[in-house]
Amino acid sequence: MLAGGEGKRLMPLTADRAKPAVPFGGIYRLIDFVLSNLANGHYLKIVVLTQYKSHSLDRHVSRTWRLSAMLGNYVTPVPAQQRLGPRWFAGSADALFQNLNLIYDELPDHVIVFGADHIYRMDPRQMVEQHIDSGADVTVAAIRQPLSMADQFGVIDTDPSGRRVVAFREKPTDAVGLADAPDQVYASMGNYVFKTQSMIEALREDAMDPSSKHDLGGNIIPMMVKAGGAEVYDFADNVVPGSTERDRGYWRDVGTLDAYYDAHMDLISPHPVFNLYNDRWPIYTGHDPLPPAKFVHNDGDRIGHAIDSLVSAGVIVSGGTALRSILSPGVILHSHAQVEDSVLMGCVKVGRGAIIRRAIIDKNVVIPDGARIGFDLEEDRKRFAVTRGGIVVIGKNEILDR
Ligand code: ADQ
Repeated sequence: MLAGGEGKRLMPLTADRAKPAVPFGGIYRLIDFVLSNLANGHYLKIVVLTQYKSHSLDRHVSRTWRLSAMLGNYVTPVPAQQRLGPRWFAGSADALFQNLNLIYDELPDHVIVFGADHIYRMDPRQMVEQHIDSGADVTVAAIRQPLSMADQFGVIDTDPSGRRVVAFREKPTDAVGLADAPDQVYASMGNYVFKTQSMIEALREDAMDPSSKHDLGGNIIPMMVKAGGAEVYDFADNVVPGSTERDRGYWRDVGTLDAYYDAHMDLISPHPVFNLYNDRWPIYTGHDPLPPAKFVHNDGDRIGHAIDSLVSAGVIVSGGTALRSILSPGVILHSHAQVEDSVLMGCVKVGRGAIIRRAIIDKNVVIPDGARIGFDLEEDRKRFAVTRGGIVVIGKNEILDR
């Protein structure tokens, strides 16, 4: 698992945590989604390669994802440790290259290399099965995405069979649409299955090339495409147990704050396109033992309530109102506080009479009584980040003045 990404475009949420450790959906971290997919698919020997600001990621993985070593299973965070000389990972391929010893320890026939920062359900066994049957050196998971977003993805061209990759270009700015859908491209999901030997050879060759950026999408995959051994796995073929017509094929790269916000709104729509309640493919996470959420009738006239919202354990809505919002563990809304279309992370306190609209508020932020956030974006911009989509983002631990 590649979990060393910096996630610059998610600042300030990534100011002091790695992107895969960014909280999501109240009780999860981004990395929980891919780890749950692997665990539900019974892949239980997992190393999580970390690098950038990895403390909270390491802590979350070690605490939540401890598996029974007695059965030979593990999910282990492996920080960059300069095994091959005094340098950090140059790129995602270098992260693999520097950790090849972990592969030699197990000597598997195939290696699954998945990214750690997407929201989706996927049964990885179906991809691995196709990979083994086809005999490919590498299989890349792919999904159709809007042409306008081509510069954020590895863009794939296939032969007429739709399976063999004939070109792979990392984040092209001049991509053209698909023949049957001119406004779409076929995008890499950043998930790969390699034949172990082919992966080792490609990584070694890449390591010798001083002009390489040592990036999987930028260097390794194009090299393997050129050698003729790359296939695609079409995510549209993946069927997860318990999934519905509505949430099948859901995949979001939450690389930007607006995408991160939109993926939250997908969770709270009355008929969510991403269903957290599929107990045949659970999303696992770890959380502190907290009391149940509590709604308090306050001031005689105010009933604390939440509508079209996700409310986590430990929340107290004391005479306040939450509409279309995510309240993470330990959030407190005081009386007459109103939170609309917003994502509140752990332990955010919203003071009496404060009104918050279209905001992402990171952990422990204290919103003073009577504050107004998300009404006058020019004013908000002086103190906080405001996204292109008009979402106000407040970084961790801020205690605001009135
Ligand atoms: P990006 O996500 O932009 O594109 P990258 O920043 O390399 O590519 O991140 C890929 C994964 O590797 C992430 O999970 C990240 O956390 C991890 N990572 C990055 N640098 C690392 C390092 N030095 N050490 C350990 N882990 C590291 C990728 C593909 C595209 C594809 C998109 C899909 O390159 O082809 O379309 O993912 O979102």
